[in-house]
Amino acid sequence: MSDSNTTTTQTGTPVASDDHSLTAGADGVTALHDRYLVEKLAQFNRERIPERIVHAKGGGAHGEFVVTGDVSRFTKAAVFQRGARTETLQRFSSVAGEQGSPDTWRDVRGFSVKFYTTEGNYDIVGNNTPVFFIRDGIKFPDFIHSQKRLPGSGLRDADMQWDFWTLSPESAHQVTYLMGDRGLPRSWRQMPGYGSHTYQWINAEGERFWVKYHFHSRQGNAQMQGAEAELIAGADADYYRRDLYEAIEAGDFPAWDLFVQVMPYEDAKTYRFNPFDLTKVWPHSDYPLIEVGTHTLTRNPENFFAEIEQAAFSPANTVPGIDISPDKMLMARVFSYPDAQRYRVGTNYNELPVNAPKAAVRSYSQDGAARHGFKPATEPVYAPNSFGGPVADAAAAGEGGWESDGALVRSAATLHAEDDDFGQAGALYREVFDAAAKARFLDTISGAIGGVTREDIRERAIQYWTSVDAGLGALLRQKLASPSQDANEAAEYVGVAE
Ligand code: HDE
Repeated sequence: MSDSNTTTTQTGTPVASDDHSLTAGADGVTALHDRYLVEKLAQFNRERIPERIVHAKGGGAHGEFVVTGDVSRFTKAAVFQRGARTETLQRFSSVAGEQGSPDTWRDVRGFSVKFYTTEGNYDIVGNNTPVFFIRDGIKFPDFIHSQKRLPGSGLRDADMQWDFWTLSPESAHQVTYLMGDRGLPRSWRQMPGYGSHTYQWINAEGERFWVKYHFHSRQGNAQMQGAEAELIAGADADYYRRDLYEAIEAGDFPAWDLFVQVMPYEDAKTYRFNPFDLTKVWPHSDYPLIEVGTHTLTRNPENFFAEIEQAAFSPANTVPGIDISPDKMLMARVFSYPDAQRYRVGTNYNELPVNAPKAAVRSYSQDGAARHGFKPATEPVYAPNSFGGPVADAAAAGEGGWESDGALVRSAATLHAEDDDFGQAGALYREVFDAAAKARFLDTISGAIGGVTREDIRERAIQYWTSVDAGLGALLRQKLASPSQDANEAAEYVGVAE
C-alpha cells in the first residue's frame, strides 16, 4: 500500500523515481521497459492541441449575464427574458497573431460569449468592431493568408496585406477602424464588443426581427498609441491577459451592458443598403439601441488549458427564439466553427465541462474518439423509434428562417440603393474621428503603407484611401512622398496585423 502522496502513473500505479531513468548500470543505456519514463515523455509530446487558425492568442474568464431590460416582444429566448440570470464564459483574442504573440500588436480583437442557458448553449462570437473586412466567407482563407506569414521567409508582409485589402475594397470600413485608435485598445476590459452580423430573433407569436448586438464596456473605452503599444509588446507580451486576470483576482469585476438594434423583418427588403452586409453598420438614428442586460466577469479559470484553450465558441450555437440571417459570412461561419473544433479539440469536444451545456442533452449521437457519456443500453439509438426515445419538435426548436427563391448563382447579394464599399468608411473618418484622431490615422496608414515595396500596390493603396476621402488621399500621397518618411518608421508597421 503506497503512501497517499506517492506519485503514480496515469493508471494509478506508484512510480519509483522522477529523477532517474532505469539504466543498465549508472552510466549504461536506458531501458525501453522503463514504462514510466516512456509514459512521461510520450504524454508530454501530446500536451498541445492545434492552435486556433485565427484568434490563437487570447484569454478569458467566467461570468454571469443578468437581464435588466424587456425584449420579450422581440424574442422568446429564455436567456433574454426579464430577470433571467445565466452563467457565461468569455474569451477575448487577437486575430492574426500566434499563441505567443504580443497582445498589443495592432489587430481586431475577438469578443466571444458563451451563455449556458436553460435551453442549451447560446454563443455570441463577435469582435470589438461592428464590421468586417469581407462580405463573403469564400474569401476568408485568402484574407487570413494575406495577414499571416509569407510561406518562404515566415515573415509578415505589408505587400500582401495591402495587396489583398486594395483588391478587396469592401475592406475599407474595417481597415479604417483598425488603423484608427480603436485598433489598439488599452485593455480587453476597456473595449466594446459587437455581434457584428445581423442575427434573427423570434418572439412567442412567431414574429421575426433582425438584430445586431452591442456590448458597451462599463470600464469605458480607452486606447493606447502605437509607440506605447510597441514598448509593451516587447516588455509584456501578455499585457491584456495579465490585466484581465489581475483585475478579476482583485475583485474588480469588468462588466458590459448589452444592447440590441432591432429591425422589423419586412424593413430588410427595402432598407437603403443590404442589412446583411457585414461591412456596414446600421445608424442608430435608424435603429436605436435597446437595453437587454449586463454581463459581468467574476471568476478566473482554474486551468487555462481546460477552460480557455479547449473552449469552443460557435455562431452555430443558437437557442429557441434566436436564429441566423442571410449574411453569407454568417452562413459560412456556422459550418466553419464546429468543423474547426472537431479537428482542434476532437469530435466529442462538447462533452468537455467547459463546452457542455447546463441543459440536458438528449440525442442519438454516439461513439467517436474519447467518448465519455453514454445512455443506458435499454434506450433506443435511432429515430424514429417505438421505445420512447427523444422526439424532435419544431415548435420547441423555435427556428426562424426567411423566404428565398431563385437559381443557384455565384453573385453579390441583391442590390439596395446605397450599397457601396467606401461610404461608411468615409463617414467614420470625417464624422467620428476628431482632428487629432485624423492626424494619428494618417500617421498610422502612411507608416503601414510605407512598408509596401511594390509601386503598383502602393499606388492602389493611395487610390483606396482617396475613395474613402479625397482629402485623406491627397494628404497620404504627400506624406508618402515626403523624405521625412524614414525607413525605421516604415519598418515598425510591417508587422501590422489585420
Ligand atoms: Fe472567426 N473563426 N471566422 N470570425 N472567429 C474562428 O473558430 C471564420 C469572423 C471570431 O474565442 C475559428 O474555433 C470564418 C467574423 C472569434 O475561441 C474558425 C469566417 C468574426 C473567434 C473561424 C470568420 C469572427 C474566431 C478558429 C468568415 C466576428 C475566436 C478556431 C466567414 C464577428 C473564438 C475556431 C474563440 C475563431 C472561422 C469571420 C470572430 C476557423 C470562416 C466575421 C472571436 O472556425
